[in-house]
This record gives sequence, structure tokens and C-alpha cells, in this order.
Amino acid sequence: MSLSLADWLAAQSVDPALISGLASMAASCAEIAVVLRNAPLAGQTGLAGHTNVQGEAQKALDVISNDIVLNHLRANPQISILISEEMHEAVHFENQGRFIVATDPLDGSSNLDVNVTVGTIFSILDAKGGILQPGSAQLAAGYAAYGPATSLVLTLGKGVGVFTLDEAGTFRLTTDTVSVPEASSEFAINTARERFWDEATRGYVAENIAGETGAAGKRYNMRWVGSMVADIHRILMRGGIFLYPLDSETLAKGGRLRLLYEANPMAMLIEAAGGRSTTGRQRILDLMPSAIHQRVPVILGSADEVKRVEDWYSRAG
Ligand code: AHM
Ligand code: MG
Repeated sequence: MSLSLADWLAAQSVDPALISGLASMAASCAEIAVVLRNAPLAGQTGLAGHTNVQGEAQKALDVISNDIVLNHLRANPQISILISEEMHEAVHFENQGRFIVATDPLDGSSNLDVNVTVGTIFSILDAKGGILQPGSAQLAAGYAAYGPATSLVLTLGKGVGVFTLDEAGTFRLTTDTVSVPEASSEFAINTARERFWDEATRGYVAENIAGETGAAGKRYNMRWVGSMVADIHRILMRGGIFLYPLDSETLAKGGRLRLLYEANPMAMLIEAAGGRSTTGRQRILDLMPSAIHQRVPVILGSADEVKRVEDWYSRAG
């Protein structure tokens, strides 16, 4: 039988307190997986009846998933602060815990009622640095993808481990040699937003669509699940590029996706597997956050493709 997550972590010579934080997130994800699997039978689909801090309609499962993470982390004396997409303010637990967890407890929840892969994304930071730290300060990052199998994907900085939830509720190692290929011919972007795009995004996508006859000189394919965890999981496993750029509609908000619990953990994972991440003009992990729910443009994946987008941005000025 393959190595359990606990045994794998023990072999990494990582701070036991950090391992305990990761174990709480893994336990949360295992519990959310069971809830999601049974939700249509338990009548837990649909809206919760209110909106979250982002003004988005919360699903019943958004609220349930947030509660699961909150309960696991509250019970862990190593965690002092929780930042969640579903909660307006950071929650300060009454302890001297050394770590902050930032999470989107259930990302892609608009896909829930159609049984498409959704996920939990998380980032772990040293509490000494305060709640607003750049992504480069993350100690660990990961996500769970609730698909045909439940995968837990995590990094402690170098390398990425993928674990699969077994029937007994234990995450077991599938691979820890994940490497995002430098070259790729698959891109992921919501093309329905084309009329809002800037010149760089337009130029890059047009070249891809032109295929062999365009500047890229090769044929591309397009994939967009509309569930970030599913799109990033595909890119980690076989390469490609994901773009949610700044566009004229998201300009005032700074972008669509959130820095602390979507962009930063995904950028850390992609870079730990040899890929690249940018807003178009700056490395995501170097951004200094100014608010816990801050939004940013997100472009990440295979290095050659991300560099092409960066070239477009530098030419656009
Ligand atoms: P959420 O956190 O409210 O679920 O929103 C994030 C999701 C991502 O999973 C996905 O990449 C993106 O929003 C989809 O956006 P769009 O609705 O433009 O397709
Ligand atoms: Mg989200």
C-alpha cells in the first residue's frame, strides 16, 4: 500500500507544528469530500439564502465547508488565525498558535449542482508575519480536488505531492514527482469575456487560435472547466496555461480571483512544480497584499506560455 500523507510528511523533516496544521486541512478536506458525495441525497444543494463578503450568493455547501474548516482549525492550537473567502473578517482564535491559514473552503461552487469537480484551496503562513504577507512567504500551500477521485495536492516549497483519498478516509501518495512541462499547447480562459480583454490578452489568444498559421506556429486546444481547482489540476498534471486576466469589467476590483487564498497558493504550487506565475506584469508571489480579500489578475502554468503572455504585456507597455 502506498505511503499515507502522515508518513510522507514525517519523512520530509518538516516542523511538527506545521505538519499538524497540514493534517487539520487534510482532515477538513476528507470531511468535505464525504459531504459533497452525499449532498444531493441529503438535500444540501442550492443556495444558502445570503451573500458573502464578495457579494456572491453563498451555496449551502459553501457555508457547510467553511464550518468544517473552521471547526478543525479552531481545535488546533497551532493555528491562531483563519482567513476565509466566506468570512468578512479574519478569525483570531484564542491561542498562541504559530500559523495563519487562508482558504477558499469550496472553490468553483457554481459547478456544484451539475456534479463538476470543485475544490478547497489553502495557504499556510507564519503568524509572526501578520495577516498581509506576500505569497513568497507561504510555508505550505495546497488544494483538494473533489473529482472522480479526491486528490490532495500540496507543496512545502520544493516539489509537489499528490495524494488520493482511500475508502478508509486516508490520503495516500499517488506521486511526488509532479513537473509542469515547459512547453504546452493547451490554454484555459473564459472566452465569453473577450469584449472586456486588454490588448495583451487579445493578442496572445488570437495567436493561439491562429494555430500553425499564427506567430506561435503550432495548433492549440482550449479547455475551461470554470472551476479553478480542476483547471489548475489539469495544468499541474499535463501542462497548459490558465488565465483570468485583468479586464475592463474587473478593472475596478483589481481582477476576479483572490490573492490570499486562490492566486498565492496556486502560484506556489505551479512554481514548485517548475511552472511560472504572473499578473501579466509582476510575479504573483511578489505582490504585497493590502487587504485580505484583495483580487488580482492570475496567469500561470507552463513557463513558455506564461513568458509569451508576459512578452505581450511588456510590448503593450
Ligand atoms: P468562487 O470562489 O466564487 O467559486 O469563484 C472562483 C471561480 C474559479 O473557480 C473559476 O476559475 C472562476 O471563478 C470562474 O469564473 P467565470 O465565472 O468567469 O467562469
Ligand atoms: Mg474561490
